[in-house]
Order: sequence, then structure tokens, then C-alpha cells
Amino acid sequence: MFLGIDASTQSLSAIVIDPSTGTVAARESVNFGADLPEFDAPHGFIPGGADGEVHADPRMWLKALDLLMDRLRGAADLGKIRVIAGDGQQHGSVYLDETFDGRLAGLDPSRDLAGQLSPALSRATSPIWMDHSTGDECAEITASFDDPLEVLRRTGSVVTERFTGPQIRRFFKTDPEGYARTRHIHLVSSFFASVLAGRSAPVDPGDGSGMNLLNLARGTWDTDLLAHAAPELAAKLPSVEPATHIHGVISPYFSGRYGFAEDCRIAGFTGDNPASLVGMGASTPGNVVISLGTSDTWFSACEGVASRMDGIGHIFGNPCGGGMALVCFANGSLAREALRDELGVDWDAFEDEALAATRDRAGRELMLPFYGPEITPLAKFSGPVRQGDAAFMAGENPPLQIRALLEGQFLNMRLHSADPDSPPSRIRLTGGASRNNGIARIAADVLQAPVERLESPDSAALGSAMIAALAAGHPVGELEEAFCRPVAGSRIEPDTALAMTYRDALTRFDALLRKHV
Ligand code: XUL
Repeated sequence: MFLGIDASTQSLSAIVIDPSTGTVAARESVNFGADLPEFDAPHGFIPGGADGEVHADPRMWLKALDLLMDRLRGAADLGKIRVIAGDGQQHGSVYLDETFDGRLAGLDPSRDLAGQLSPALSRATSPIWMDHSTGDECAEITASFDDPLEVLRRTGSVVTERFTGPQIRRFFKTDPEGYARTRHIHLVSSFFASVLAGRSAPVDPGDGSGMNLLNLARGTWDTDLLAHAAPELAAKLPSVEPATHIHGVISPYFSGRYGFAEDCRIAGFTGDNPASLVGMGASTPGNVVISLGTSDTWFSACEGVASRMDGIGHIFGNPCGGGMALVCFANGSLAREALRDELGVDWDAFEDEALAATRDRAGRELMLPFYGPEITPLAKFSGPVRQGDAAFMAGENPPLQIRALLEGQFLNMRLHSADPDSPPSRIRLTGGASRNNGIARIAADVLQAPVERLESPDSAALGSAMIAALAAGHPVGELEEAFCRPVAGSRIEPDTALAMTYRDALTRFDALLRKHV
């Protein structure tokens, strides 16, 4: 059996798969807000950060790992797991001093991880992907090259606020002593891999390409970019290795405390989006995936790793080889939940019937669906922008508000991700909100493409479990056949009668957006 662990923004989840029977043997999850309320992070990050800072507490992640393992041993025979792989929310970073290696090597199975490892943190909190505090650092790094597109050419992305290189630079500038004490800088993914392996683990090109530090074509750290980010950075970064490589065996802490076999191996950990690409059966070009999570993301596999030179979105490494193109939208489920709470409705209001009743109003009212700062387009919003009659502007008629929010989210995706003249031939929808038929129907209509959902909704954890099996030699086609099946009868065809309606709505949405960005 193979275990995949997904360390996402709001939860830590695990899936155990058995490729010999094609079944999911166990699924467990720890929700940071609900299960670890002592960290005061209802959505997994520390609320109220100043100057655009959004950080999370790495001690919470360590507590969650013990809790997850505790739950998992009740659900599966952990002694049968041959390889573990995993993924983390992208771009987040963890800073550790020189005691980290010794602490990892000497973990005592009778005491918990947080107590033993947190004294090694050289930075108490971890900046995560929602952070947008590094505008100055991004400008400095961009200006260190004659050509403003040079970083995009080398790394697959323009210098981006949430990416780890600018984040490291800000730490170096604001706390030079803390930076000097730092011996290891890990991504969320490689941090979890290190804890499981009992020694510092590599970063994979999928997650490493979210740092503005990796030369994508060469698959190695870019020495110029390292030098422009912070001094002596090379010595603090892990090596770069594909996620499908085995880099160690499990730490005796986990075999002693939870019953893993001593020879259970640890493969690479990647980013949540690259893992999801694998879990959605989309690791070869053809399918577009939309992941509706804390952030909404739009991604697909691409041949090679050549950058899009328009600066929209990113090229990341693909755990199965080649690249993936990704566009990230910060106002995903946080915006859906904010509107739901504002209206005092529950998720049923997002369901098919209520939305079907407003179908005659498709594309009429418009909403720029941004409750907080947005990444695509890059702009600071403090609430949604509405366009419609007086009642709509006053927030009345909940189904109409919900329709406008969802249409706005998919119109924004269509504007920034798809070629408006040639819709994708198929969209695979994943993430918590993807189970909702009302949301899936609006996605199909706005994007004018068929939408499929797969049997396993937790595609990042599943993708990680599949990467663990790939590392043990299972072929990708066989794994996709077994685990990436669309739910029978769940395919939603677009209503082609709405094609012109949404083309017109797209033009008006674009005009409204231009007034505010
Ligand atoms: C991608 C991004 C988010 C995080 C959290 O660039 O910032 O999707 O990976 O899911």
C-alpha cells in the first residue's frame, strides 16, 4: 500500500491506496481550525497580519502530523505501507537552525513532534502563499536584471509576492540575525518530508518552481537568483530531486510510535497543485483541471517547460516529467464562504435548484468576486464589486447574488486562463466545492466546456499516494485507470444556447474589472 499526505492551507489529509486491488484503503484528515483551536487559526493561517503578511504556525503543522498518524493507525495497517509521498500548499517556507538535523535524528517516539522540533525554528512563523508583503523585494529582484522578463524566462514566473525567493529576501532584510541563524530553509512540502524521513529532504521541481529561484530548464538552483535574493542562500536550501525519487526510509519515530515498517520508504514531496495534476489523471497534456479550494487554480500539463511570456500565470515542474501551466486565484472558497455567511444561507443555496431558478438571469448581474486581495488580476480589493439594479446592489435575492459570484469567478478564469475563442475540450473539476452540482453547471456554461468530476474528491492527497506508487515502479497509466475514474453520470455538458450570453458577459466583466484594477 502507498500513503499520500496533503498539507494544504486549512487541513492535513492522508489517503492510503492499494494498487493491487485498485482501492482506497483509508482516508483521514485533520482540520487545523476545528481540530487544533489552540492555535487560533480558523482557516489555517494567523489572522490579522500587518502589511500584507499572512503567516502560519509550523508548530500547528507538527501537532497535526501526530494527530493525523494517530487517526490513520486506527483506519489502516500502517505496517503494510511501502512508500510515502506527499505535497504541501505551495510557496510557504519553514526556517530552521543548526539543531534541526540532530533533533530529527534523535526524535524520541514517546514525546510529540512539536515539543521536540519547535526549538529548532529560527523564524517562529511561516509565510504562506496568501502573503503579499514583498512588493519591495519583488521590485528589487526584478531590477537586478537588465531585462524585466529575465526571471520569467529562467524560472517560469515573473517575480511574485508569494513566491519563496522574495519571502526569503524580506526575512533577511527584516531579521538579519534570524536569517544568519537559519541553517535550513524548507518549503512546506520538503519540511514534512524531512520530518518523516528524519533528515533534511530535497525539494522537487514541481514545488521548487514556485520560488523564483529554480532554473526550470536546467532543474537546478539559479546562482544569480540566489545571490539577488539573500547572501549564502545556496548553503541553506535543500537539493532538487524529482518527487518520484526515493530519498530515505521512515524515521524510527514513526515506526516506533505508529507501527510503520522500518523499511517503509519516503519519496519526494511536491506542491499541492502538481500533486493534484497527477491525482486528476491530467499529468499528460489534454485535460484542464480547475481546483476549487482555499485558492482556486486552473492548470494543465504542457510539453516542456517554456514560459508564457505574457506574464500571466506560472510554469511549474510536472511530477511525471515536463511542465504544467497554472493560474492561481486567491479569492476561492474564502470568497464563496464570505458571501454564504453574509447572506446567512447554507451550501444548499449554491445547489442546482436555487441556481436553476435564476437561469433566465444568466450573465445579467455582474460581480467582481473579490473579498480580499487578489492575485489574478493583481489588485487589492476590500469587498466584491457589483453591477446590476438597485436590489442586486443592496445584496438582495440570495440565489442571484450566489449566481453572480460564481459566474464572476469563472468569468475571471476565462478572461485570464482560457483562450476566449477556443474553450478547453474538457475540464476536470476538483476541490471541496466541486461536488456541488450548481457550481459545476455554472462552470460548464460560463466556460462552454464539458465538466467532469472524479470519484476521489481529494485529488492532491490521491496524487501524492499515486506518486508514492510511481516511485515504487507502478506505471502511471495503470494508476490512472484504477484511481482517476470520472463519477458515472456526473459529466455536465455546457448549454450552448448560453454561449453568446457569456461572451457578452465576459466583455462587460472585463470592462468593469478595468475600472477597478
Ligand atoms: C499556487 C498557490 C496556491 C497554493 C495553495 O500558486 O499559491 O494554489 O498552492 O493551494
